[in-house]
Amino acid sequence: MNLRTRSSAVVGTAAVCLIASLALATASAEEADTGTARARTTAQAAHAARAAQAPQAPQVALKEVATAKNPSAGTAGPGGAVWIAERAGTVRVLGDQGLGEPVLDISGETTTDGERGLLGIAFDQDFSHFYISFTDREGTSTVDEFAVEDGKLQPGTRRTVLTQTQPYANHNGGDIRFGPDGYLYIALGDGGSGGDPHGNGQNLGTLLGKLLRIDPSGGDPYAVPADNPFVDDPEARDEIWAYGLRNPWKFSFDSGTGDLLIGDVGQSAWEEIDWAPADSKGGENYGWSAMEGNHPFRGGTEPANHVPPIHEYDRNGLGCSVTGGYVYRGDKVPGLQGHYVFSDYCDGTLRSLEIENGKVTGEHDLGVNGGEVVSFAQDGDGELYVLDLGGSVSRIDPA
Ligand SMILES: [Ca+2]
Repeated sequence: MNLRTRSSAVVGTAAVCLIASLALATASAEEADTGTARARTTAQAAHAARAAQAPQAPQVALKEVATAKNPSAGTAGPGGAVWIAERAGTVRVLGDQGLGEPVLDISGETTTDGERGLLGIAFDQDFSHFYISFTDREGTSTVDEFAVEDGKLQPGTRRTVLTQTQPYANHNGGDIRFGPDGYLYIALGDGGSGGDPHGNGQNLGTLLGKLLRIDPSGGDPYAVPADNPFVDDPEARDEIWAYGLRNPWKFSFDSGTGDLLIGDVGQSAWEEIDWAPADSKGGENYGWSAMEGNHPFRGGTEPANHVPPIHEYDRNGLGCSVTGGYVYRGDKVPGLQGHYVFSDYCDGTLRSLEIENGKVTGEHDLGVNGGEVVSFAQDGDGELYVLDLGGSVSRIDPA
């Protein structure tokens, strides 16, 4: 297992072995980064310079509201409360006194080696069903469903909706979320190793390296929406909504506009944010593994239908593994309204993008660090929470 070390202005450049490292960025042990400390010293100076130049950065603070054991995902549940997934397999609900006792424990059914574990949770729109996304003990990506009654999971109703075997332990994706159209979207990575050795990203015959769109309530185990983009293509899997993704670790829909935003973790050079408008018909090709960000990957040729990222950043200062977030639609921080908030697992600085019609019009360093930022969560009021794999769950408050 690759224990990634991280340095920052606070902890210094000494190697700090993190207990719960999640090597999202490195393709394999062989591709572990080198010269990290030197790169980051340069990077921190560049970072500071960028921050100084950023105009009108929203003023925010991080308020720790709970501690969890390796939180990996979060979602708004019944009544607007945030439900938190812990990587080893538990789910707990955030209340005024922090996290409650587990409402679900599948820790006997998953492992946390590589990039595995309980990786995603979601409710459908009327909170009548709860979904979990995890790798099973063989590493197979699995999405299961529970009925919810009176805000409580009904264990006896559990059923498996979708599975996908994984050739390697990394790049599982695993985030799940209902879109404004009422369908369940499932992000799957390219299968892992490094450099997409099986060419899954551009292969429409596999679910790996894709964003899927299914209707779990429309069939057994699910139905494919009739307007999915590839249902008439016999060579393509009907579940595919978008493709050319490497490790779409976190994605979200803007609760104000319905636009889709995906944080796709890069191979070794470019981290990216992908975007699609709410009225997209699907079928976007985000490029991997012909492209890494805006750049041909290992001699790749840019596909004619490549949808380039709306934002990319390199490894010179801002991190090494993008963590997609949410467009802020809360009330607590008016200056953050409409900004897409995201971070990076290796860097932890919260950043935001202003986006107009799919173009980034502003980029901000929010001046706070969330630690090993592995996920964000949005509560029923649109307020955002930052999940640090090291354990902190923090709310983004006004400064
Ligand atoms: Ca891409």
